[in-house]
Amino acid sequence: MSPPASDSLLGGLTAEVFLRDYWQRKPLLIRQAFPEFDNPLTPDELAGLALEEEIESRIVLEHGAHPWELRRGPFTEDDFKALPESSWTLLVQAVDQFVPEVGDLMKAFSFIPSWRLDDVMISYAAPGGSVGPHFDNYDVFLLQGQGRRRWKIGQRCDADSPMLDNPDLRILAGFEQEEEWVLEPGDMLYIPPGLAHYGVAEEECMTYSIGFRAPSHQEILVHYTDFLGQYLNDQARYGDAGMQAAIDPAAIDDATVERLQLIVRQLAEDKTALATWFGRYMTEPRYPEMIQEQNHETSELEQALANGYGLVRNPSARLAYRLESGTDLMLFASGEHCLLPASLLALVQLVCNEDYLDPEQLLKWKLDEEAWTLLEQLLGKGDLLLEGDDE
Ligand SMILES: [Mn+2]
Repeated sequence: MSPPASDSLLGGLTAEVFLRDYWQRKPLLIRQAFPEFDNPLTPDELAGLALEEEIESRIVLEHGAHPWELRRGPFTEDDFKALPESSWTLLVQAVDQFVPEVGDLMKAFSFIPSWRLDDVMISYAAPGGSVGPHFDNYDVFLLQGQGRRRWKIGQRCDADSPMLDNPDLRILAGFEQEEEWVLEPGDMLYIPPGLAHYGVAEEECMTYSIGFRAPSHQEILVHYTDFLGQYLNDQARYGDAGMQAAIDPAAIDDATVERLQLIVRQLAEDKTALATWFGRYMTEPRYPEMIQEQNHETSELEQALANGYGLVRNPSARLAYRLESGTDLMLFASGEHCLLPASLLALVQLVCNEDYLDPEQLLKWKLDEEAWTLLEQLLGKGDLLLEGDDE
């Protein structure tokens, strides 16, 4: 499936206008965002994925052992046979990594940085199926894949919004409906973080949720300082040379707090360290076990390319780069990073943005030792795969 022209994707809005007026701010309904949407997966195929050990799946039953019961996969065929006729939903996470046509859907959103994208979750709902009124901390595009689903939009929520007393699911205790739409295949609804929404299947239906990543302030602080801490030595310490004689020896004075602020501020101002941590963090894969180290002979890459085989990006790998001051190039690959000469920018862009690298493009880099080493390393780490190799 080819990505739709951007004017249908956002209902005639340009990416600039969408990002200015809607992104993170307010919902947007786009009729026929994907005209004549060709649902790439059947409900049976989705259920098949939920049988797999390595794939994250859940079932939500509105009238289960208790209201809004959550069951976690992997499931068995018997689990599915025992489900009621209506009012349940199957949710399968990160289908983009397992079904290439689903992964292709993400390409339509290339006006948003790829490291912001998280995954495509697919839900199948029996008639009346829903996961209840709730809000998410992430932006999401809800693309209707099959059948019709009624979406209701409600109030703005935050950490203090009252929730039902449910052990597994965050379901809102109250829902103040503002708007309501019935989505048909190809229609898409954008929902910003913190906005209550409630989708109910009008009939058997499938919905594709294109979800994004946004680290919490807590994650940023905890993980960045953790990362930074590895590079600080024990001699770098709180210092108070030239301090005033204490008036009250038990008191912590402003001068002390300001010395501390200076340490924290100086560490926070290290832009390179912050960017390095961020790139690593945002490219951490959801399923690290899907990125396996590969043993290749050093001649194997050249041979494969010469035979007309290209390189394929591991669908579970996450790649991003940063060019600092026009000279320092950092490549982030599935939670790790390396420093590269800026002369490799074109190759790095290719590797980060394309899911298939054709042999002719790559052979051009054969004479550049650093470029070749990079390709060998990405292949060795399993971020890139030789075309035709079993994954
Ligand atoms: Mn949601």
